[in-house]
Amino acid sequence: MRLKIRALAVLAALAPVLTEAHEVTVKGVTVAHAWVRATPEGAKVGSAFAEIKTDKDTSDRLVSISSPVAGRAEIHSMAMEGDVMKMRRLDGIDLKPGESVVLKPMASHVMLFDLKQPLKEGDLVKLTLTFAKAGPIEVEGTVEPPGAKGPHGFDKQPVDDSMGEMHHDMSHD
Ligand SMILES: [Cu+2]
Repeated sequence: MRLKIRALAVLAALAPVLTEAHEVTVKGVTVAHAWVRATPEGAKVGSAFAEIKTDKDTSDRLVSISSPVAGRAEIHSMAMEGDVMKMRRLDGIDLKPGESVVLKPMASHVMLFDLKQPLKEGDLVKLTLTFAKAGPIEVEGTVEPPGAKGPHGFDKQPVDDSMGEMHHDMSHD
């Protein structure tokens, strides 16, 4: 009887981990709500998005991203120059303590090149984000419809409010 109770306690302790699979934390760096856009048959380029959060004592740098569905992936910035939207390749993204960096449409994002297969709505795509200190963090991104502006159930990339004040000056498009 005592053993049974202990087993239940272990299960109860594990439960939150299992249900929080959309967030992965390693060494104070959390990757949450990863998603990619579905691509038409034959497309060679796709895009991926996620939210990256750091604990208040953690600073790090996102240095690269890879996915088994793509030959290579690049981190891009996107900004208006005059009246033209321009993308630039970034070497990485610095993460300050307690910060939330949101990779989202019309902002910094990930481009997937040399796609090996079409990204089909409803599928899951593995993404590995590599950080200078935390090392590789592997997440599964949901594949959302081609015009999606955020992960499933959201019309934009959600921002976690658990860090309070931090987000108040972030702009949401
Ligand atoms: Cu791009």
